[in-house]
Amino acid sequence: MDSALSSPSAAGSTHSAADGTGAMYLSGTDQTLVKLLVAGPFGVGKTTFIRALSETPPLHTEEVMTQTGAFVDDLAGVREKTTTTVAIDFGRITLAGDLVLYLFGTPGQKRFRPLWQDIARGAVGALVLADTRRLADSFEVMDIIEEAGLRYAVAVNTFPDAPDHSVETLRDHLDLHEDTPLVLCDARDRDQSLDALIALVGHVLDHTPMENP
Ligand SMILES: Nc1nc2c(ncn2[C@@H]2O[C@H](COP(=O)(O)OP(=O)(O)O)[C@@H](O)[C@H]2O)c(=O)[nH]1
Ligand SMILES: [Mg+2]
Repeated sequence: MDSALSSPSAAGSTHSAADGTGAMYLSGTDQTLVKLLVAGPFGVGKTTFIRALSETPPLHTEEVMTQTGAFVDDLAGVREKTTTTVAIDFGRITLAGDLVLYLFGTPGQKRFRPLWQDIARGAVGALVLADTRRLADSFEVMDIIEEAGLRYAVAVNTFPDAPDHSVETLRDHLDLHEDTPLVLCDARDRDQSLDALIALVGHVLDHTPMENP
């Protein structure tokens, strides 16, 4: 890759790119480490997505939802959901042998907003998951990501009982910039989830300054 995400590194350690992307270069391995967020409202499929993709056993901080939690987490439209992410999900996937993506599933509940500064630190982009039954629930997350100055792509998780809309209608409802990728995927399907992630990585690379020769 000849973008700024693949600069050579000093010996013996990881270090951050000087290009402001936040990418880290791991010396001796030619690996570029990239942190990405997988964000979206409660129940949209973040844990499922990371579980489908991660090449290492994903780290999940799921807790069985208690009766008490039922008053805090809105279960409307999220049948069959019995666990909730109380902190983050974490997974890793290697693309093209040298590009290692670290995926951080970020909590969608409003009460976790104070954690966002820490979660977003060093991230180069975010994939926002959305559900056509409740698109508006993704707005707050998109706002936070924009505030954090992160590039993002939107992946609509295609639940079988969710209404179908054309990509144009979805883009319109989500008020997406013409540049922002929108993809449809089933978060349980590795290939579809990978395509969604690649759309995000392509978007980030398209906006990453090229290295000086
Ligand atoms: N049918 C279907 N169910 C899904 C899909 N993605 C997630 N689920 C289910 O939806 C529920 C919520 O997903 P989860 O990944 O826990 O959501 P999170 O709160 O965003 O991490 C779980 O029961 C998943 O098995 C999907 O693409 N299709
Ligand atoms: Mg989760």
